[in-house]
Amino acid sequence: MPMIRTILVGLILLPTTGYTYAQEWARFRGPSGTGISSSPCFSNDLSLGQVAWKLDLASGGSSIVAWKEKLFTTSYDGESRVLTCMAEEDGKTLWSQSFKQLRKETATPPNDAATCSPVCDGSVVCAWFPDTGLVVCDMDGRLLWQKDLGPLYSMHGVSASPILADGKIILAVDQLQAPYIAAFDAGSGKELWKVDRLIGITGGYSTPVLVEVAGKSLVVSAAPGEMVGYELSSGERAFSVAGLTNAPVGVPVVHGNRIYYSEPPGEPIPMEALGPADQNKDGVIELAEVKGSQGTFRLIERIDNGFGNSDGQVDKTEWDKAFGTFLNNGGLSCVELNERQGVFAAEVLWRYSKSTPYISSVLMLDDLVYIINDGGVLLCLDTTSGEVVKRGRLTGATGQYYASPVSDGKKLLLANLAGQLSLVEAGREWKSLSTLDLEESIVATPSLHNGKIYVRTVTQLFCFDALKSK
Ligand SMILES: [Ca+2]
Ligand SMILES: [Ca+2]
Repeated sequence: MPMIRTILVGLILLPTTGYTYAQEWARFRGPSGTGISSSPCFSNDLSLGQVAWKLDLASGGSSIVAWKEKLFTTSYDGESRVLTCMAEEDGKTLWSQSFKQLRKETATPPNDAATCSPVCDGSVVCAWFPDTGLVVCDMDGRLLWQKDLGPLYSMHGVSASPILADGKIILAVDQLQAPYIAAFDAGSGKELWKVDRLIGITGGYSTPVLVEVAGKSLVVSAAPGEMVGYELSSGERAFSVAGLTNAPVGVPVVHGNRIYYSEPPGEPIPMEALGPADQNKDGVIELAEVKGSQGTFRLIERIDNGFGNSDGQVDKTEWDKAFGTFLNNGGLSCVELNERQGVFAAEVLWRYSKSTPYISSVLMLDDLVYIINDGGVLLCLDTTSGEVVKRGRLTGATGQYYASPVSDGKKLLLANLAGQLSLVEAGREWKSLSTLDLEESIVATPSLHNGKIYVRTVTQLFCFDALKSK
């Protein structure tokens, strides 16, 4: 990007800080989506002996969020969509609000009806159920408002959680028709601004983050086709970098004036990958042939309408054009953001694209950025050079990883689909400390709050107190 590089010459680097609620795990992945707790949580191992309490929890892939002594969770059961507030001390339910499913929305596993984590600002708590709407309660559980935003037109469902700042709820809805990001007044539900997004080929699934840069509050978001920043006050686009994302899932992590973000390397997908979808083997996929799969139907319709001739079928030329046009370079990227006289500019400093996770987000700590790949392969890279510092396999935890790493600033916690929890000493020579097998699948990213560790498996919630005196 020579033009952007030229623009950047002579720009003043301004320090930036993480935005809001540093002490609270108030949103998906905690403070500013970093996955890092400001208070110590871990001892030198993790064991069942450290479980302070555990309870059965209804289904849902969302993570626990916390504000002071209250925990919040979303779940679903049949046609009910539930927002629950629990006591930090013992997990006891303080209040619960149940909402009736309004219609069926698609959700490809690991997405489900309660994938999105709630968000809290100490005044209100907000939950987003795609088939029911955006719901907002006060801290005592009184419903303030509910707003249906559907029907949606997503390929794999919805996983981008709402975030909250300055009394605004920000929500990215990266569906395959009319995708947008919008801000709603947290008190009334009134729409404050709404901005179109690029449609992408398979949609977007990433939760935005809030940062302060040069005195301005920016919403930074991995959107289909671009990493983009908006002014929180107006939704006005502040910057964008093209070619980083295709079907974003992970959360971007902002530190100083750099943005770290990871998704799988962008590789061309041949039409043959759909194989059996072409039932009559004529080399063309007709909508009628994929009626049985809502996700595939929407993909074919998207390609035919967006990259083809809208004749109800997709041939190889249309397919290749879609993926050729939109395909990102992918991998783990570091973007530098600068500002001068109110104008922002962004450029890619480095990329690593050998092997990067599909869903799990990056974790940035000190001068290292960590990613966890399937098979329990943990990589750390130097944040300045992008060079791999250490690549190794976690001890006894070789499964698939959907949950993102979290840390208390000294140690990392990693959770896999097999239910194994690995504790790792952070650093350039990181090392596995212990592995605990909960013997039940973990999709949700663990949460760290007030020195406690919250781990949601498919049926239970565990609260670990690793620092309690024995
Ligand atoms: Ca066919
Ligand atoms: Ca066509």
